[in-house]
Amino acid sequence: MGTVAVKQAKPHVECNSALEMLRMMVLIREFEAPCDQQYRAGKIGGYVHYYNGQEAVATGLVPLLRNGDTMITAYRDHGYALALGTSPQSIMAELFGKATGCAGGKGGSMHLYDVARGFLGGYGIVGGSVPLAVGSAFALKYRNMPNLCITFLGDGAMEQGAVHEAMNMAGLYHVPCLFVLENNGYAMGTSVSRHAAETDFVKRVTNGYAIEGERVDGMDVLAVRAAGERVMERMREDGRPFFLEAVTYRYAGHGFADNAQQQKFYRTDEEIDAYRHRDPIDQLYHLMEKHGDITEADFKRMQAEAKAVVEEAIRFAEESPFPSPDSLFENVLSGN
Ligand SMILES: Cc1ncc(C[n+]2csc(CCOP(=O)(O)OP(=O)(O)O)c2C)c(N)n1
Repeated sequence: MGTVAVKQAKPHVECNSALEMLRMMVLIREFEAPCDQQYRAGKIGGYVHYYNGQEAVATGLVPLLRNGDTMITAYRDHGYALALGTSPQSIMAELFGKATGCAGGKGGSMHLYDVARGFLGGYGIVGGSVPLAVGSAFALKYRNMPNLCITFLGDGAMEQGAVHEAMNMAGLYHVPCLFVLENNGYAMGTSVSRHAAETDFVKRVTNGYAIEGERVDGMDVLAVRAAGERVMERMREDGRPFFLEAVTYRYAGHGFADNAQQQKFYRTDEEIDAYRHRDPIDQLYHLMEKHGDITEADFKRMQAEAKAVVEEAIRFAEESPFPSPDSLFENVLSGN
């Protein structure tokens, strides 16, 4: 039996109560709030894709990962790293391109990495991360490890050929890969109905690749969590792949170039408002408040604490050094 050649850090943050899930979603949202300003100030290079609106998906699923599990995502990746327990400081330092960043400052926002926790990276090629995830899940199976790989993809990635080749292999070889489709309705400015011939993604995968699947409300963290617990427990027993579609929404544009003016070409303010009324943070907060589990003062304190953590992360990133020129060729794979 093989072993993973890295020392495992704490595999995930404790996120076992509604209060902890609320705290995590608030942290993910607050983490991204000042990034606009930092980007415009020239502190963050490259590109940034925001996760806001989608917090319930990472928060509901990622803390369920165990020691030895792996995770691979696309470029909208801050939320998953935070939910896994990667420190906000090292994530912010990565956005700032600093040596103390979780990828040594050479990845940036789209390429976070925390191998000690099983996070094998954020990837920029749409759908390109999915075959890597199937490869990782295959390796876990090959080594007889009681683990799974979770991978997140967008609705746009569902039209990528490599995704379907990988899903076919996962279904054929029974590899423990959990495909989580975050259907936020758009691939950049193209709506699902304009890019998908069959918009029922669960049907496409379950009919096509002998992979079981289901759909969950991705704005409801409790529903996502419940589905995740059930599905992962089952996968750990039968070692088979699973496809979970979380129906969600991003409030922000695709990335920085997709500003409010641009977005008018593909979606209305009314649509964004309708989703804001089902906001994952507000939904959970109001439910907890109704049951007497939290007060408005507690919630405000929680938001203030998250802001303080993020301010500290920015300070840390600011004060950290850039990678040395000598490190430019470290971790570069070439030749044999
Ligand atoms: C193979 C490939 N084609 C095109 C692009 C340009 N591109 C970057 S993001 C994106 C949209 C992907 O949308 P989706 O998969 O739904 O993810 P989301 O941005 O909604 O999270 C596109 C087309 C790319 N990065 N890779």
